[in-house]
Amino acid sequence: MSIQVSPVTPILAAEVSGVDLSSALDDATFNAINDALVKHSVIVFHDQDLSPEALIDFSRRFGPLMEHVLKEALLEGYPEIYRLSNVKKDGKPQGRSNAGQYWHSDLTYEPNPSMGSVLYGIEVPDVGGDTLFASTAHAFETLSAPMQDMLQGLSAEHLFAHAFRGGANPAARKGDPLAERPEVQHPVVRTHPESGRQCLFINDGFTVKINEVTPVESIALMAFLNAHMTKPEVVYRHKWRPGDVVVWDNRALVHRGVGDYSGEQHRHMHRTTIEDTATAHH
Ligand SMILES: O=C(O)CCC(=O)C(=O)O
Repeated sequence: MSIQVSPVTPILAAEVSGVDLSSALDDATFNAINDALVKHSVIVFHDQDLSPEALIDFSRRFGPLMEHVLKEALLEGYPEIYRLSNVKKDGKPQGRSNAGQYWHSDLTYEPNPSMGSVLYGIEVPDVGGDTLFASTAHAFETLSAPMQDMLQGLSAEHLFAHAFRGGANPAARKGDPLAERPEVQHPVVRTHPESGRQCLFINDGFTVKINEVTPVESIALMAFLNAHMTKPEVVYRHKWRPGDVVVWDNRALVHRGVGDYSGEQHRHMHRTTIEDTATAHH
């Protein structure tokens, strides 16, 4: 199998071709895929056809899989698969519709956050419903040295419920994730265990505050850093085709969904989330 990697923007994202992800990948092919992920932070595969088992098998090559806290969105029989879906069954969407409409990195509210996620687009809108990505490594590297130095020693509080501030309804859910998931603390700057790059590790969705500064300083600093990370000129915007598989590196970017498509248009996707076993978080 000969694999090709073509960068999509100068900062992040690459298309990877010449690989069928439903086949058993040899180590050389998997290593080339992982190298592309570490280098480009987002990798896109087109025209894939993945059963739940095949999606899980491919995802597990990167590391152990995490079960999402929103249990009603998990695929029956496959708790490793989190469904993003507006397609109704018995009058209810089969997964989370309009998930993640705020900049975030996945599962930063967990004590051990995620190394990466794999999202497989089964049905996608003809127009709209793109996913946006922005590099937190590039963001750190483009700060001034005094700002970088100041951020190095800081930590921040992350909380799942924070993403639902302002009244967004977390929808019917089993259990109570708000109670199940207390706040956790992580460093504001995280060194990527594979690339060695330093990455900003706060996000608009789940980061409540930076601990070592005053509340007013925390609000101002987070607003600045969130805006700096997600400037339009550094964002990769993925327009989905059915059969796309997008793998992203949660250690090195933030991303968000865009719920701009019509409710008549089906958007049905399967996601897995890979645990970061390499970074020391505490
Ligand atoms: O639906 C999307 O485009 C993105 C969803 C998202 O943010 C996620 O799966 O973490």
